Amino acid sequence: MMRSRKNTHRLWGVKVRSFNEIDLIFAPIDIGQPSSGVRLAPDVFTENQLIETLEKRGWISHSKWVTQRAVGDSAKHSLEEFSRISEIIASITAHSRERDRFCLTIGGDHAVALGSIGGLLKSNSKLGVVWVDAHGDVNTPSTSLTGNFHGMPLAGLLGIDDDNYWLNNFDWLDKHLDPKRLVFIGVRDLDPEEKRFIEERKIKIVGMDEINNKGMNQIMDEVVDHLKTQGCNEFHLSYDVDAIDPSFFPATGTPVANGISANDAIHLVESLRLTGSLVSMDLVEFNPSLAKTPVDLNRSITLSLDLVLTAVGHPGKKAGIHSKLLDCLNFFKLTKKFLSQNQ
Ligand SMILES: [Mn+2]
Repeated sequence: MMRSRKNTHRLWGVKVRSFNEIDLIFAPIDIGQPSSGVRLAPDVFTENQLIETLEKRGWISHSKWVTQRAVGDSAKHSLEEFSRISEIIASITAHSRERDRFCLTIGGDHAVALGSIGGLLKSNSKLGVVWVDAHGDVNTPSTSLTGNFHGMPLAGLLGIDDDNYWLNNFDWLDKHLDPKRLVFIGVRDLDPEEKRFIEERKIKIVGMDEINNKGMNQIMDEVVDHLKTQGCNEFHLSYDVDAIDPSFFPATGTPVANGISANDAIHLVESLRLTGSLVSMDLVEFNPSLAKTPVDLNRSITLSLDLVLTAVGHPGKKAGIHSKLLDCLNFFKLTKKFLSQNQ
């Protein structure tokens, strides 16, 4: 059997990834919460030249759109629709990683992460997940106070299934996330049951006090060390923009005060990309219709684009340096051979 070519190489002895291709999964999904404006975010990304900017940087991009069948109130608690959409997204992300492409999912609300991460886990059981969010998203239908799906994806991914809810309705969800391979950053609004789940499973959680005391640099060093110690070989970043302070990112449905600063929000992403092991990202809960002023809208658009462009960086940049070094080395070898043959 032919092994697929992996875009992995060693630079100065360090294993790094260098992608040239990116899958863009646009998921205008609002099924997980009450405000339909969150469906507009993918259009805002494309209208603001996301694809053109990536291609100018040298990325080969492949766009896929996943749309929900039902809209309006009927869709909000439709398990069937939630499962159908998640399964489609999961099949795309699993396929994307098998082809060794960077995989970027643009929501939509955070319900899309059940599919994106569910699919990624099918292609790599050693995936580490960094969940950046003001909330825990680890409710089950029996613990949720709202019944909103966007507060539940992690429960499904972790296999928290007291009522066989996931088992009965999401049969495609066959690979679970090991709680040791999950880290929360920026969480500051947990329901009591969520708090209990997280404590019981000893999931690493980095709150705002810790970020403010230690600084984002040290936090990210610790997060990456933790995930590597747990055997993670690649990282996925699930970025809910409500982790960011509402003064920097106002256009979102469930804002919570005292969040991450704009600089730290970017710095977090940059730190993960520089590990060379970041392979995928979700950007969710950007709701353009909730911006109260044009300034608020612009601020949210600019930061959204910065976050995803920082995560993906430039294609094959490290590979470029590496291959130039190899070219030099080969040139010297050939010259030496030529000289020795012509002596
Ligand atoms: Mn969330």
